Amino acid sequence: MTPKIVTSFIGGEWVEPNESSHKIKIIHPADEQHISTLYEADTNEVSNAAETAKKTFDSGVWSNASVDDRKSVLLAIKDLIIENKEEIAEQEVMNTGAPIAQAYGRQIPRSAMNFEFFAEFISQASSPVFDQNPDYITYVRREPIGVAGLIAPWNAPMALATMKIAGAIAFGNSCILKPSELTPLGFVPFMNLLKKAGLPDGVINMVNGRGSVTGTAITQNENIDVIAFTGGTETGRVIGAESGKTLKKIVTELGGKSANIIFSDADFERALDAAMVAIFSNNGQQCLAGSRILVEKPIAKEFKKRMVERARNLIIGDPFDSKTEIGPLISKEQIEKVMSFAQTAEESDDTNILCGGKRCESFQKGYYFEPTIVETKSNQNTVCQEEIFGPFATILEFDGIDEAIELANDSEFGLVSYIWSTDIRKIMRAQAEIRAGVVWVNTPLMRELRAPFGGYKNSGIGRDGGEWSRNLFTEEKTVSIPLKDFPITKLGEND
Ligand code: TXE
Repeated sequence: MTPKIVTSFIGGEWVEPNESSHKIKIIHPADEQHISTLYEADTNEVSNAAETAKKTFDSGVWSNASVDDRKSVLLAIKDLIIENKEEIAEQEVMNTGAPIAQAYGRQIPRSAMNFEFFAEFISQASSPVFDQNPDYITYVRREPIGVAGLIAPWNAPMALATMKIAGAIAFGNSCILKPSELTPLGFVPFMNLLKKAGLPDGVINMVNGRGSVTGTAITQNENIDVIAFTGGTETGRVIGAESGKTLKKIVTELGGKSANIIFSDADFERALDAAMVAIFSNNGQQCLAGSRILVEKPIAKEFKKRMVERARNLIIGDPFDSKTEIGPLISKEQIEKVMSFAQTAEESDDTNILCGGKRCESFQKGYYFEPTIVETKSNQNTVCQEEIFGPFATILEFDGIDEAIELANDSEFGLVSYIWSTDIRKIMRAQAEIRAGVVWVNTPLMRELRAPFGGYKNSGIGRDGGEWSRNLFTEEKTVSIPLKDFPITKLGEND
């Protein structure tokens, strides 16, 4: 059942609703109904959450717990997510409009896996010892950094936030999560399972509210030591600047406009299947979407024809229907944003809308947008340069590998890229020359949690994943111990 109200969760308790709080309506994107109300946390409430997190950290109840104890709590959280997957999935879909099949197939398993992954990681992690100098042993200790501020987006709320939460707490930190103000609902059942998992109160706290209020209070708070953020590029700049004032460590995972390069020697059918998944899963609202399809001339005509047929055939509907492939977009603002790009495409001389480009007329209510494919002649067109964040692909033709690489790199973003080819020499050249944090060769959406994930250029700073999350959420301490006595210069003995 959808909770009627959502407040902050601090020190293991839901904060009593305060009627003077700013309130935000939570809307189900499929029917635009008001389903819940969020009570925004103001600066004071964020300070309380940060103090609680800091006190919990300083108490050592979690920060000094043994790795085995932390591991078993993380695994218990994983088990409880799986046990409660119906409830979590229901709230997530109610909130985001993402198809339920994708919540069960991807988002919820990924949320559980995030905890399992970090549980296993901490039990295997080691630190370097330097013993090259025969007189000393020098080793590196990894210590939790303190309190982590985790600012999450709305497109895959649980999957993305739990990656941050699991990484932060695995290494002994306390944290404060701020979900997007659009999507707090899945975190209600999640917070409720933490006690049962054996996590001490105050290790995971949550504050809710707008970025400009609650988010800013996090980035400005002196008790918060590190910020992990996923969201838009402009917001990333603001968060970076704000966090810099109190010298917080920061990682940002920002927008993308990822090139999906399909060479004419590719396995056509697999490349087509993957192109569909890469742009239309999660209603196209994902940072790693293959939104800029570059297809080599000899196969371009056939590829466009087949992809348009498939896009027209997608099942658009109620996100709770297990057959639905495309649900509504998250909000009125988002569908308006996507529509404005369709308008740009329509008005521009060098683009042609092959399918979609408008709201789904068959739905009276809800933010449904038709799966859209636009062919363009120039990569400079706005629809090829800006992140649209919806079921909206552009297709450009290219002639040979030089042009493919040039087009792929002609973007302010550099998050992921896709290469489809059966020619190993082409693949090896393209993977080396493409400026993006992740290259997927002949596969869509392969997230290897052991490996770094993050972007080049305006797609972000830093990485997460295994060791990279450890770097973010720990301090490194170098300890040197002499193995024998050696003469120390006697300053001040001048008689
Ligand atoms: O994101 P915001 P929005 C992109 C996508 C989308 C666009 C805008 O193109 O259309 O960003 O989406 C919090 N201090 N992505 O406006 O604002 C905010 O409350 C602290 C890409 O929803 O970046 C929310 O919790 N926090 C993307 C989070 O930042 C602030 C995922 C993200 O919201 C803040 C989402 C501030 N000043 C959108 N302002 C991806 N990389 O996956 C906002 N927030």
